[in-house]
Amino acid sequence: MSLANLRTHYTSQINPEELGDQKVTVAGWVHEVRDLGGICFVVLRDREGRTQVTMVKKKTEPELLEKARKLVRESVVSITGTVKPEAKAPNGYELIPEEITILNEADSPLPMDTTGKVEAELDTRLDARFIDLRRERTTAIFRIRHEVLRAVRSFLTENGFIEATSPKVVATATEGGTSLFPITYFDREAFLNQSPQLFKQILMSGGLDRVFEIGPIFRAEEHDTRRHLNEATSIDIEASFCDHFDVMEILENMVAYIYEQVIANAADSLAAIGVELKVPVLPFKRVTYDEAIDIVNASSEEKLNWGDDLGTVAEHTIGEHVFRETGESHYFIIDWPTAIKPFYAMPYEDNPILSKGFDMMHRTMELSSGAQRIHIPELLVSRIESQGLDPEGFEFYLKAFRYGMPPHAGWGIGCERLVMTMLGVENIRDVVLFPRDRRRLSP
Ligand code: AMO
Repeated sequence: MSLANLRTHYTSQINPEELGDQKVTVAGWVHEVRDLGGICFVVLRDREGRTQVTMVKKKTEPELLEKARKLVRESVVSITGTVKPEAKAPNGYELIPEEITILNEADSPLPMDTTGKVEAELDTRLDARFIDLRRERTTAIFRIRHEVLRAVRSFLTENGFIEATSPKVVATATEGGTSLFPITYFDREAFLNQSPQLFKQILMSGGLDRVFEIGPIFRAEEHDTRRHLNEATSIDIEASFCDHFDVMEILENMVAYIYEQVIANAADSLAAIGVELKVPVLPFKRVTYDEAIDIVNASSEEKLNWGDDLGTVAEHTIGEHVFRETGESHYFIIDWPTAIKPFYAMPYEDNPILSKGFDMMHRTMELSSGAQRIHIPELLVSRIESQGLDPEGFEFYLKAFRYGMPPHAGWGIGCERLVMTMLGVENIRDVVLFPRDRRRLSP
């Protein structure tokens, strides 16, 4: 049998008004077998939904009925039958079968329940991701993630950005700050890249003008939290002849566009998760670092000095403050002390203590960092040195600044954090198919 004969329609494509009394073939998993004696129902599930297959004992060939009764849950089958409109069945029809082909029989018991009746632990679900994905809620998350990335690609392409891919195996630490995973590269030590930062800047010297990358970033951070992964997906842009305010505007417009697109294209998936999305109102509030410190110090939770970085508690206090004031979850923190931003962030010309770096925040966590970058090589070298790094290790990068580097700016936003904050998901691992964390290296 040609595999093309195994399926003529997804379950959702069968319109009973159009296809009533016609023959179709559906293929998928045995979701449920309900044998009531005189009548037997088999529910077949595919990616798009469910079909109820109905067999009345008196009207069904005994051999076919026997085969149906013995079907093991979650086995893969292809079923050919006649469409009969039935208001009470899922999608308004039932299938009266004439042939059931078992393509792969499932073992039992299953590693976890797929009906949604028993909620499994996250670890159990991640260990058996192939089964977890058969649950409507899990599939819905990854459909939405797909819509998010599709919206990113179309928004950035429409705005003149070219998609680029930079290497993930690198010779030197990219930015300092976080720890790296060392690997063996033939007879040399190399690292998994923590960010496309240096490469996307080099592309500005190359004249590509506006680039974006959607790709993995690797961070050997030891901490085990609900919002950190050791391998995450970063959406990065870099744009020439732009300052930090220009790219902040691109970022907030992109986030609003993503929300709009998810609402327009993934309504069923949102409903499956029980989320009602609201498009964030533009422009996002700009809170200066000074104001942020004042907000934190006005609360009883924590006291900060000027120059301190903002930790989780502080971020939370500021997020709640902004939410109370604006009713919005997204905002920017701008005008950071140069000393606590990465070496490539441009200091303000008239006040170099402050930098043109920014963070884009959600009420619950940081979503993105960015900056206008330093494009003047001498200044860049001195900033690399003042952060305790060795300019020699950055020679491949610095070279690109000496032969015509335009002023430029950019940002990186974590795809997982974007999706989890959008959906109100508690744990970042829920929005990654196969998360990598301190404990998890398989599957
Ligand atoms: P940063 O280090 O702030 O900036 O990373 C940008 C965004 O990436 C996401 N992210 C993570 N998500 C999950 N787990 C992690 N361990 C993790 N680390 C980062 C966050 C974060 O806000 N080069 C700069 C960007 C730039 O300036 O263009 C950078 O990497 O959402």
